[in-house]
Amino acid sequence: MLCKQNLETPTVKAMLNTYHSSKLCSNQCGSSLVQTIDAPLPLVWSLIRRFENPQGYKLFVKKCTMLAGDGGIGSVREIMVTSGLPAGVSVERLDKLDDDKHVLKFSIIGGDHRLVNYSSTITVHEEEEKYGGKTVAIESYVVDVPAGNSVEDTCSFANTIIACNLRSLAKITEEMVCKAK
Ligand code: A8S
Repeated sequence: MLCKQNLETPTVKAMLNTYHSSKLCSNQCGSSLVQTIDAPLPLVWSLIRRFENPQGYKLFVKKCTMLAGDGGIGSVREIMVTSGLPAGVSVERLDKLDDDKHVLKFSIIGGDHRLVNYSSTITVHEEEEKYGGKTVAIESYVVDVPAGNSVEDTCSFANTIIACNLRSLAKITEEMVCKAK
């Protein structure tokens, strides 16, 4: 299941092919979401790259505690989720952090929620001038479909959270640009 995006520019297609086309096993599902952001890439990346500070833009994080490391590859964080969601905590490991290519990957390795074997990749790139020249963030994930759940329900749950996070990332960085003017 791939979210239909109106943003199929050559660069987005290339990024999807290079970083967001992980193979799915039969009991898994995944998707990718694209968000255009009217703020400079270095600013957008500076928020994304802080694995130890997900509350910098993620909406449903009440608290983040580092269980290992301080934000480098291999670091493990425990996230307390805001109330009202069907989860309390999530334990997550940073698998990749590439400051040159602007790629971050993390996996969920524990918690009391239903996103088992979840792993995600977020990348950012600058769009070509003829397509608007803005910053584009792409986030994709793969996750197990729990027994008794459908692919649609599993993906729409994850997609909703990720879409909120990406919109929040855009809003926060766009406001930072606005205030600096
Ligand atoms: C992210 C993406 C997701 C986070 C989900 C999908 C989660 O933090 C929330 C509710 C859950 O039930 C699962 O990039 C979990 O954070 C908000 C606790 C993992």
